[in-house]
Amino acid sequence: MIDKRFYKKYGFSRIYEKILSGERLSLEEGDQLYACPDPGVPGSLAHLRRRSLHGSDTTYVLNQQLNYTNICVNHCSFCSYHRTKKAEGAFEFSLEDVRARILSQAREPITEIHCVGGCHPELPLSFYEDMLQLFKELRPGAVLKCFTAVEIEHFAKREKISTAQVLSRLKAAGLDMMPGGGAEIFAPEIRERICPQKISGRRWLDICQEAHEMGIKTNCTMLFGHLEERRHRLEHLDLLRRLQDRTGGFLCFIPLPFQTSNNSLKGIAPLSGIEELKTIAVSRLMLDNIPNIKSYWVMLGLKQAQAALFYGANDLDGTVVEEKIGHMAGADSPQVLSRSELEGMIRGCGLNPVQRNGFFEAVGC
Ligand code: V47
Ligand code: SF4
Repeated sequence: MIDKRFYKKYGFSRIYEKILSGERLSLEEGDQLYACPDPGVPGSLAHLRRRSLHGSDTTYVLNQQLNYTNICVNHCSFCSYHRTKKAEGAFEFSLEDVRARILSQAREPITEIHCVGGCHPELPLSFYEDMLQLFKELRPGAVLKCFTAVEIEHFAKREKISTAQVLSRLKAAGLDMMPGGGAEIFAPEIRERICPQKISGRRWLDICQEAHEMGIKTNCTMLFGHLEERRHRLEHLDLLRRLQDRTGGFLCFIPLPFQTSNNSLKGIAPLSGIEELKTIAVSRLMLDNIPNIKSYWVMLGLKQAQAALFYGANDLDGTVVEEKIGHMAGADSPQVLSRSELEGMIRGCGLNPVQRNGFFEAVGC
């Protein structure tokens, strides 16, 4: 543990005491952490908190991502993945394509399927129900983490039913939990510029609340490093922890650094590695009621993902197998990591690898 005189030197004694006692940090204190000239201050405080929650355990999951279509009625300016139906590079999987992709990994003991796609203009809700049933048939033991709040709203609109009805039909078809995508940044003035056609931040939170109240856990994300300021990030984190106070339904927070290539948000330089790490640390400290922070190696890159494990993160996501959203936006990470590579990354940091499933429950080897 770092000597408390270190925190005193920078005027952080009160924040240090609050972290030790589990007291909630204010947005102003979040600002102060960001503004500290030494990133070791937020970093070590976040690591202290990470250690008190998880010790040196660092989780990973044997998972398979599946992006079933990139055809999308929205045109978010940060997104390099979406296409209109007739555009070059547009794709949509049939159920047979989905079957082939899942069977291609049949020898791997996968415990989570992470499935998301664009908001397709025509696919009916029955397609998604059939896809979930197919996952259950081919991967009976895996946690099915599928469809963001944005997709849920889209399905409801297309089907002319409520989001509660969509969630209950998907749950009946096998949906176990939902990934955290689509949250972006909740501030309306930023959302208006980066994803004007997407549901509002308020609606994203309401759909998550609805899911949580139906017993469907979800993750949550924040896309950062585009047009937003630090204050928008802090407000975003505050809205997440307020919903978590009410429902307890968020399992994990995933900070997603903006990947700058091949999209229509031009002229944005990638954030410095230190700003990324500070954001992960501040997230760990502000989100006092969300148990897990994911270091998503796909978007962070492998070395930064390791560093993040000392800035508050306790999870390294998984094997992934095939990822399109980050890679089409220029992510230079590999497509897949093996179990031994993930364990090697964690051990290489002096931390203890623990395999988990989608619910963050430890899985025996
Ligand atoms: O919703 C899109 C983001 C999200 C870019 O829940 C971009 O366990 C960076 O949500 N640069 C999808 N990010 C990924 C996601 C996720 C990933 C891993 C685990 C989990 C989980 C969730 O990616 C999208 C959007 O917010 N995104 N474009 C981009 N250019
Ligand atoms: Fe569509 Fe999602 Fe891309 Fe927005 S981020 S354009 S909703 S695929």
